[in-house]
Amino acid sequence: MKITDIKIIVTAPGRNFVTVKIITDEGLYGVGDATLNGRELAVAAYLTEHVVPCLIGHDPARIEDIWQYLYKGAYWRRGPVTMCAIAGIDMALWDIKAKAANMPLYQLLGGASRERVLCYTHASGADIAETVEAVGRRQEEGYLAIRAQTGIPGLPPIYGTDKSNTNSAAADALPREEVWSTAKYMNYVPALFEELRKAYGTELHLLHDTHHRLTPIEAARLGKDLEPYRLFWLEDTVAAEHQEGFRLVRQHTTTPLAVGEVFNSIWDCRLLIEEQLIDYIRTTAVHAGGVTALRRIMDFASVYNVRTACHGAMDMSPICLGANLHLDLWAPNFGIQEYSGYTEPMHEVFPHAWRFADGHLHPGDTPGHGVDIDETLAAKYPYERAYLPVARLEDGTLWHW
Ligand code: EZ4
Ligand code: CO
Repeated sequence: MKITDIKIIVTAPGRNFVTVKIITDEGLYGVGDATLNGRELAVAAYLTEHVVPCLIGHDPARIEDIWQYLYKGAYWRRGPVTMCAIAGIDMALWDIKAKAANMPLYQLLGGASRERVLCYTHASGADIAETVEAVGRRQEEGYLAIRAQTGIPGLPPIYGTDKSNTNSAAADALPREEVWSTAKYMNYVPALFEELRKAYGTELHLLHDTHHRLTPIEAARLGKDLEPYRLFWLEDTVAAEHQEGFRLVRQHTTTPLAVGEVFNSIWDCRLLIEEQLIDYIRTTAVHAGGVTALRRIMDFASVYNVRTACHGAMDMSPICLGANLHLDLWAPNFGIQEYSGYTEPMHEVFPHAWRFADGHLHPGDTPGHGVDIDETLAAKYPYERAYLPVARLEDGTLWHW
């Protein structure tokens, strides 16, 4: 089999997605997600200009060799643009290999280790009362694990609570600016979890994301303050590149810790996993370099009893979620899968075999990873420049968003 063509498809059915479609001389094709939220066209150009010409005529079965070729062969290693580009190619190659084997991808990885995959979704509100209600609505939809984010009275909407959902979409829009106060946040947020436990009891899994905004000592204190409410995890406490910072947090709290959604290689996770400073590693198929790379991270984590928790917000396309779900179904050290859901146009542009029921996901049994792209429909949703917001402290200092 030979690769005859590779298409890079950019579509915005509600938000921008970059998709790789690899076509072979035997009529089989595979698709992969290469979306990097807010910097989409950089990855598309990287692929079109620098990657696609190298792969035409290659054997698509040689997935590991192509991964190493794109990684080592670029000389410039890692970085989100490079790793998302490699991921798009890698997911599409695994899709082709599994289709050729006439098996769902999870069978090639070693088969299912469980019947279905526990997922968590998001709930938020402008204040504690609204957030408690929002969690209740999600529970009624069947979710067994819910990430709760509350706004802080007196501050404009913060991460996870803005209904405009993170992106500035107007054609001329620049990054939206939010205001952040760690002190106000830390005074307010523990009461949210007290109220949630009062309202819904101890069985519901509750998660919380601090989006990299705390210093290690602040994170340690928040972790301690939240201990009575038995969180499933506290996510992204400290800026993720400050791996050593987690040593201090870890020494002070028994609240489980999760991090890694912005990591793009196994080397970014190494110290955290080796020293068991975290309980869940959040790397996902697209940002971490594809199925090949994520499988390696998952296996590495399993050696240290760190569990998996793939990032799965809406800015990873349904293709990435599909790839994650095959790994989730297989991984012996699976923890949980994030699932924030998609809008109707997104479901239509990316027809998929994966399905949600009773708080769980399943990748389906279609050969390949089971997600496709409807190119005719995709063409009806042209790219629109969009950015993630930025955050500033009340005095104007630029902060972690
Ligand atoms: O802000 O995916 O856990 N989920 C998150 C996400 C991230 C977005 C960034 O593009 O933190 O909502
Ligand atoms: Co997060």
